[in-house]
Amino acid sequence: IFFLLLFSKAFSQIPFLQKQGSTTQLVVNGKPFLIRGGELGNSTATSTESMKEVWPKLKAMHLNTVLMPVYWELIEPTEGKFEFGLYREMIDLARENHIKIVFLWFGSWKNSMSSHAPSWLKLNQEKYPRAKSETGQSQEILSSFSEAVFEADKRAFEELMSFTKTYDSKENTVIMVQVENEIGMLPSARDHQELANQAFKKEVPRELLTYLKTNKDKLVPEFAEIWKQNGYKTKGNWEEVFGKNLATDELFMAYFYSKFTNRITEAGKAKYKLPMFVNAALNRAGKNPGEYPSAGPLPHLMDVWKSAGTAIDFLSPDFYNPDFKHWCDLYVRQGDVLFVPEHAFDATVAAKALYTVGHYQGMGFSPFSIESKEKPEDEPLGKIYGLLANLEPLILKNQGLGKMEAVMLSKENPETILKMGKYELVCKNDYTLSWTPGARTENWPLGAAIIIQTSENEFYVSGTGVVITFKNAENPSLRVGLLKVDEGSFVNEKWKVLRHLNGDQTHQGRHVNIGTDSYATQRVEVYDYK
Ligand code: N0T
Repeated sequence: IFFLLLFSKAFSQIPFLQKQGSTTQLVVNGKPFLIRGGELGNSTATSTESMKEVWPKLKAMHLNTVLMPVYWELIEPTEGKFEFGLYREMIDLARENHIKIVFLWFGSWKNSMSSHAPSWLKLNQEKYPRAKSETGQSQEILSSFSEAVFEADKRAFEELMSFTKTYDSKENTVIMVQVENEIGMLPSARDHQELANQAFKKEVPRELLTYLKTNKDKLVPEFAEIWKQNGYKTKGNWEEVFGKNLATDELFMAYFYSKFTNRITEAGKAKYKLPMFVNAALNRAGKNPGEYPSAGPLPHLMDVWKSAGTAIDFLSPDFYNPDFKHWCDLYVRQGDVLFVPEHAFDATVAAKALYTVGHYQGMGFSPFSIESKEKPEDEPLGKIYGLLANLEPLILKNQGLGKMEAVMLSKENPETILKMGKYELVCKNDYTLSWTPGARTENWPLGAAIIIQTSENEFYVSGTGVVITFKNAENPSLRVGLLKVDEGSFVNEKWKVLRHLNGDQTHQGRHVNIGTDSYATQRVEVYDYK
């Protein structure tokens, strides 16, 4: 009976976030959970009919979670009248397919714009004002300074969370929520509508100034620099404290976007307390505010976003540009967890999914437009998700505790050296082996591996396109040999050997190798010799 009670308790528990070592894990039904995700294209989840061919694709790629928009215009077609029939069906279908859902709240903002606001709201501009450009031209961007906009969004989001609680809190199919989508100002850096202009002339809110003072040494450098250049002022209006320029316009907007979104999040959580996050369309070097979707939860604005509220659990990046490590590093630098809710579904996603989990100890990964491939069963992402699924218990047990790493190896950067315990692992792209036919090819697929150290001399290596040699970092006079290398997988959490690897498969004991066309996990035992 005691176990039954424990069991049923775990199931009725709302998903929550929990610290483990250096990272934060999502706990679902009482157990840590890794998101092997994918985000649906914007218009796919508008009917169950159009989702029909999608579910098998998600299964074929071993997803355990789908990121699915909830469109304000569809749940509240008439003011105050809510319809959740579509989402009841979506939750039913997700359950049938054993797939979890992360809801994306396409509320007031979706890629800067307010395209998903219901028509009754769009048609009542008097009551629901929009952001204006410098010349006074209205944008299709609802103003974050309007309480009417806030109240309308809040009510709809509360309804969504109440519905989710009623329909799903026993099963926890819906495990997390993204609030709004890629908030940002474009093409005006700031809102020039009346309410906004009034706020701009007022004193910088004490909340932000207190945050600045309390966290003076921990601020992200890009932001600290702005404050410093203007003499670390702690009183005055926005231009007095931060200077008269576009950067200040952006800080101002970021604070009020965060305030609005934190209040929405708080209201939603009061109905049903799922973990909630926001996402950002990344900016580009050399562009000014207004030339990219400005004021969203971007790395240089993290402090501003955090200062305006704590209801939002974390900020996350969407990737449509190649500098993956650069941006991920910026998102984790204050100790926050990494979750990648969107990445263009290109040839690099398989490697990056591994890297997010293994190197950043991240919560999960999710390519965008996940339903877009004709042959999902051939996708490298699916193969890597299959490996992650098999290793999940081991990964989750080790996340954040300094025993897990990952590498991502390209033609340009074919080598990474890891230090794990007393060993140094020299990891290279498989094609660095000069005799492999691929070595002479133009394009090298990204090699990637996740490596978990389970005892001083035992490692699990999982991935594709890597070759690894071991060295003793503490005592270089000792050489390191491969004692035993097996390819296999976990069956009921017990390691099961498929093939014992030696001879050519380890280059007669010289290195561990997973070929470019294979996706595998190997258990490796090393030893030292004089
Ligand atoms: C993303 C997606 C969807 C080459 C774009 C990315 C999704 C939204 N926005 O397909 O609309 O809902 O979150 C914007 C970044 C584009 C940069 C293009 C640079």
